[in-house]
Amino acid sequence: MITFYNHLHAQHQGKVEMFRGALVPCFEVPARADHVLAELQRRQLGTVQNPHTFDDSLLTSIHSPRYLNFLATAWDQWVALDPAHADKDILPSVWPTRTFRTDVEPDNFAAKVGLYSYDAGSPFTSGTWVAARAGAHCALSAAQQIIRGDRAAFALSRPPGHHAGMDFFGGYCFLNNAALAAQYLRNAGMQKVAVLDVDYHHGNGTQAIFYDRPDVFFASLHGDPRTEYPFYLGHADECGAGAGLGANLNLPLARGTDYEVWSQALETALAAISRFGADTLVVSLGMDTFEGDPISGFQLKSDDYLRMGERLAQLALPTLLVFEGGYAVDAVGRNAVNVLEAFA
Ligand code: OKP
Ligand code: ZN
Repeated sequence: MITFYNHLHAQHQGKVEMFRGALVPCFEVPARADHVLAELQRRQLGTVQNPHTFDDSLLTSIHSPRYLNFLATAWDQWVALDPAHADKDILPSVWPTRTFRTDVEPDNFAAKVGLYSYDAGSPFTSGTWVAARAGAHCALSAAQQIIRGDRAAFALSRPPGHHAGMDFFGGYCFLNNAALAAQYLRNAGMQKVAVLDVDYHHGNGTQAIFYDRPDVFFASLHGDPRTEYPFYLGHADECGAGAGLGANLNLPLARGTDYEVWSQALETALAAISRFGADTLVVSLGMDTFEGDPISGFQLKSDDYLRMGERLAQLALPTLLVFEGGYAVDAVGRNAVNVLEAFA
């Protein structure tokens, strides 16, 4: 299986995130991707390539022009406010909640950051745009590889993508890599794309992007949003809207869920994907379901990822795997490559 590796990922290096009233060191660190790359190379699991470049206009198939313009210019705006900002991450502090307007982009920079985000845990840094754009290109390169006839491809990148919406960042995510890949596959002639999100956290961005569309099925296994991030989306009664009704499946699970229960939910998701008649599969491959993850609550063990990879392969669909979460840094390489090796 070919891997497209975001060689620019380390340019996104957040310093701090807001957590329980304090700024704490980021969980989403460059070492995550480095460990997966090292393990891929150690087990010699196919070639590793830098991403191809793609026209930025492809990004507008998923994200709004004003949001993309914000991402591309945010750092320069921030430093222009005060040269001392060059050493600080951008974090939002004000948001337009219910009853506020979001159609007018404010001139004030802090107000813009809030308009385009939904949490204070996703620092925007000097290299965030460069890294996120190269990450999107990884996902698009992997999608292109599928169109060229490969059975599977892996997009190894950070920051992750599944929380990013049409016009907002959050949950460490800025561009929705899985959604961009799914749209690329559709543009290239695939008729029915399924996105299976196995990250611990609900992929609220991906769900929202495709919620009213019948051509992209979204299925997600995740911590119950009543207690788990991102809290405000991911309930079982969210089934899609309009023409997309029936093309969304959420399987929220309690904290403490182990592979025996998790894999039953996986069967439910895979059966729904088969009924949908998917011709291509995009997997949002988050490894934060691991028992040792510092910010998550499932109990999957390293060997379980072998079973997961095997089971995904049995679907016999062209499959694009996109790296998402996973914060037990020392285990993330072993766990991710377990999925890939068992798949291949
Ligand atoms: C991103 B992905 C922990 C706060 C959690 C957001 C988690 C985002 C996870 N102190 N903040 O889905 O792995
Ligand atoms: Zn996650």
